[in-house]
Amino acid sequence: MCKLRDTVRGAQTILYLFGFAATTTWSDPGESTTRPAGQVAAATSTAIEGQDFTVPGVGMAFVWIDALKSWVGKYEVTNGEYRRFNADHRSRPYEERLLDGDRQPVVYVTHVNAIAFADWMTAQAKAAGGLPEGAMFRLLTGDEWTAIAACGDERKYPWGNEWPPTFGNYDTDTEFDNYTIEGYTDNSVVSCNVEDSGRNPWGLFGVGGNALEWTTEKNEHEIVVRGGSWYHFNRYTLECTFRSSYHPEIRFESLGMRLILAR
Ligand SMILES: [Ca+2]
Ligand SMILES: [Ca+2]
Repeated sequence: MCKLRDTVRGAQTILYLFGFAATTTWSDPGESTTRPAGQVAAATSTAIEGQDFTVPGVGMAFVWIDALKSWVGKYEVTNGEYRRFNADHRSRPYEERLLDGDRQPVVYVTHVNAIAFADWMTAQAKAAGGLPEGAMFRLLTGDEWTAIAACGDERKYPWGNEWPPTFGNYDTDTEFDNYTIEGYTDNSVVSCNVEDSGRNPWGLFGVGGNALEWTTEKNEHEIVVRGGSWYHFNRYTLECTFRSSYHPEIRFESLGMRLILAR
């Protein structure tokens, strides 16, 4: 069953697809003289297996996930992080609710944008001190995404097998419609700051809620996105295995990304 505003969103998405061409402004935070000093101090220069890693210059946090032998973004990519790559990016308001805060997940990004951002991250990290041989930032595969949602077991939902949720930012309010999740509230009407999006047992936030996440997986001519979001309330859309797919140049208010650093 779809919500009425799912249909409305589809119409909006087409407008965004044809009304706003993707624009990319290349910048180089690694060379910036206005970079906040704290972000440099927090960063390590090289990713070391078995240890969490903060990307130099950009300041993005990654968690070592032993099951994947890779580092996975602790949070969804934020507006602030994405604007290091494209200073002009704006995650437009939804029904006058702001989505553009520096620590809210970046949305209104196409799959093409997401890949370009990952490539830029790889170049930044290499220039700032080197990555492990052959390592690069990219979107997660479907299997990798399922692994970080289920945290090594076969749980039905990111929080476990029981209903309702115990963490995560989903649609629990009635501001835009009459749908809620009985027995659960998260106090966020739209996307929340990534730190507030719910931590899973592997130490990753917002897996399954807050923003949908682009992956590398294809579904014919579309790209698979994973998880639910602040827009979702239906049980099946909150399951670890839930998939939807979109044209790679589409963008809308609840679709963002998470990166993995892998060989
Ligand atoms: Ca919510
Ligand atoms: Ca998410």
